[in-house]
Amino acid sequence: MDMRRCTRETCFVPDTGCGLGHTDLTKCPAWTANEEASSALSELTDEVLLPWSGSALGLADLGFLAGRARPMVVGIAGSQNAGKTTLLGAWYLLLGRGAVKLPNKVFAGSYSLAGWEAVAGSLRWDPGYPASFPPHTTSRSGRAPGLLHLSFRDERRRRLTDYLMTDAPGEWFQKWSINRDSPGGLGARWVAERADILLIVADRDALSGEGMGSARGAFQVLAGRMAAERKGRPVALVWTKADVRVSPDVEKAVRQAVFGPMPDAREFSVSVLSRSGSEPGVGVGLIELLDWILSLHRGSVDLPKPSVANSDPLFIYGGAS
Ligand SMILES: Nc1nc2c(ncn2[C@@H]2O[C@H](COP(=O)(O)OP(=O)(O)OP(=O)(O)O)[C@@H](O)[C@H]2O)c(=O)[nH]1
Ligand SMILES: [Mg+2]
Repeated sequence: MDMRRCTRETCFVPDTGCGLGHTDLTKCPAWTANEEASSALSELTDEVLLPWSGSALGLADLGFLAGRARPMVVGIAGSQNAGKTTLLGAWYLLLGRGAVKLPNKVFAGSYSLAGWEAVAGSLRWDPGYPASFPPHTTSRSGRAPGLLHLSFRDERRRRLTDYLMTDAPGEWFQKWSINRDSPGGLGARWVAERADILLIVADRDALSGEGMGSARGAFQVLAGRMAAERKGRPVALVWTKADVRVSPDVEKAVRQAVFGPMPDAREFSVSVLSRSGSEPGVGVGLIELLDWILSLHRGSVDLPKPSVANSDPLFIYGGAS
């Protein structure tokens, strides 16, 4: 056992501050219960640490947020190299520069700034320079994805809403799409079960290159899995790398795979490369997609159109007429 560990499993002293809020660790019963740990206390500095590290959040960190109201979880599914992490990094850079104009919403901070920096650091746009991209998301041993936190204030309703965006490796979704109980796909299953909003990513680059047949097949299987598991939650088809051309046949097949079983799904196209002639450094479609996500509320279901003939509000969705 690492002698500098706290006895509480969900406490990460000395990487973070005390999970029970003690600024003086000698007063924390959980810390002092581990004698070896407390004898190593003198090695710790006097810095006041906060009880979170700022990296991508893990499950143990979620207590913070859940205290406010359950955060909205945005599950981003797609195969390896599809551009999922890049999408997250691009949003963060736009928010950080104040370049996002969202109707009625204001970016109100994040508990995982270091995590966002890690995904966005390599992606900084400079006019005239192509972006370089974040590293491949490694599987770790994880059963749960990295979670990146964003909080937005609703100007009209004066309310904060927390969002957790999943950053999971594509391998997980490949395994889960073939077998939802596959041990290698448990993290994807976690995403699929917890998400309030699901994005299914279609990688235009993979769908146009040499391996396009297998990319299309893999996408169809993933879309089928999502349709079977989504239980009425909002879904969006997100074409990434919108700057890459795809044949109309492939586009049709991808749309069919999504809209066939999920006719209410929405469709977006994003790219981190701005269109020539347009404003540099804003990419394509990124804000539209974020705006749609922020417009959704938990449990927002599409009710059928009320029948006009019936004006009694109690029977507005049709009585036994
Ligand atoms: N042309 C183009 N390429 C892009 C764009 N976004 C991402 N890419 C390319 O796609 C690669 C993979 O992007 P990632 O964001 O790491 O993909 P991912 O889905 O997170 O992949 P895994 O973590 O392996 O599952 C990048 O290294 C880029 O080469 C884009 O908007 N346009
Ligand atoms: Mg990734």
